[in-house]
Amino acid sequence: MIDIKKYLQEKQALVLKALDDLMLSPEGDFADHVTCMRYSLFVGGKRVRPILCLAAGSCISEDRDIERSLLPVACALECIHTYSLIHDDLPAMDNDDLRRGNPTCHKKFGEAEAILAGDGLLTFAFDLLSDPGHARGLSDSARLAIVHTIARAAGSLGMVGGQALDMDAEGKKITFEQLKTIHRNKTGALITASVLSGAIGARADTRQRQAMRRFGDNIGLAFQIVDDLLDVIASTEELGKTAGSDARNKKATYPAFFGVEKTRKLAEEAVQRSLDALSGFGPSADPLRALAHYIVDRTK
Ligand code: GRG
Repeated sequence: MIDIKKYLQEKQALVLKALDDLMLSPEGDFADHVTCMRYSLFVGGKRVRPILCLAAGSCISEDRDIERSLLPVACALECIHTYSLIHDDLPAMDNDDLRRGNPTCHKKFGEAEAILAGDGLLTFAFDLLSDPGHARGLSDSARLAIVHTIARAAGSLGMVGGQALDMDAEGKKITFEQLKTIHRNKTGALITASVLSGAIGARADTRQRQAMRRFGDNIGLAFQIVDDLLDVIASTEELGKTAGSDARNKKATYPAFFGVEKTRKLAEEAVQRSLDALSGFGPSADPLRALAHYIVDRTK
């Protein structure tokens, strides 16, 4: 059995070091703008998406350098995720003061600066992904497939589209089907893309990619269900972001539909489906299995 705490600490340190190395330096003409981006990137965060990318790569490939090859991809995923949090926290969206245990980007630097920090992080992610100087271990065709997978997941047919539906649904009565569509796009799409891009970089075949997609879809769902649950049952101190914000923003959530007990059960069922998707893999999938358990057991 993997010691998930140790595994996470090790991989978080790896991702953090790569982010620091790859991210623009806060010097020169754009020092203030880069300082804003770096603030949100380094102020905290579990680094779930980059770690999923690395774990999927190591599951497929026995190449000892696979993690090193995938690090720029992992960092790009974290940049996109961080941009989405910065924009989600803006007054025009969720209007939150606290993120990752610290003041949100717009609270610290102002609204215009936060919008631009988000824009900069999103664009920088694709700079990282497309720069042949990075991730030298990836073939050009793998790099292109990864760019497409992540762009599709982050954009209007994925995370941005899900966020638009979510904004539109605020204060309205929506069906469970609509809630599932919001969750699948707003949160699930980038999580699935994180797993898939690691697998693509490791030259997964079609059957392996299908298994990884099924795994990603189900942990993405579990992740969002638990996020809904924690918003109800955890404190602001534990979460590092304002608890109870879903109720405040009149959002439809799993606990609002099903109550706390049934919601937890639905998260566990999604995790079980994600583990079933990995049944064709041996011990190389153990980190992914441990990450799936972590996603339902986490407290923040
Ligand atoms: C603004 C385009 C745009 C999209 C926003 C990610 C997102 C879409 C909104 C964030 C709101 C939210 C609470 C979503 C639910 C799940 C989620 C993405 C939680 C935050 O991710 P974690 O827990 O955060 O991985 P850390 O801080 O650990 O990186």
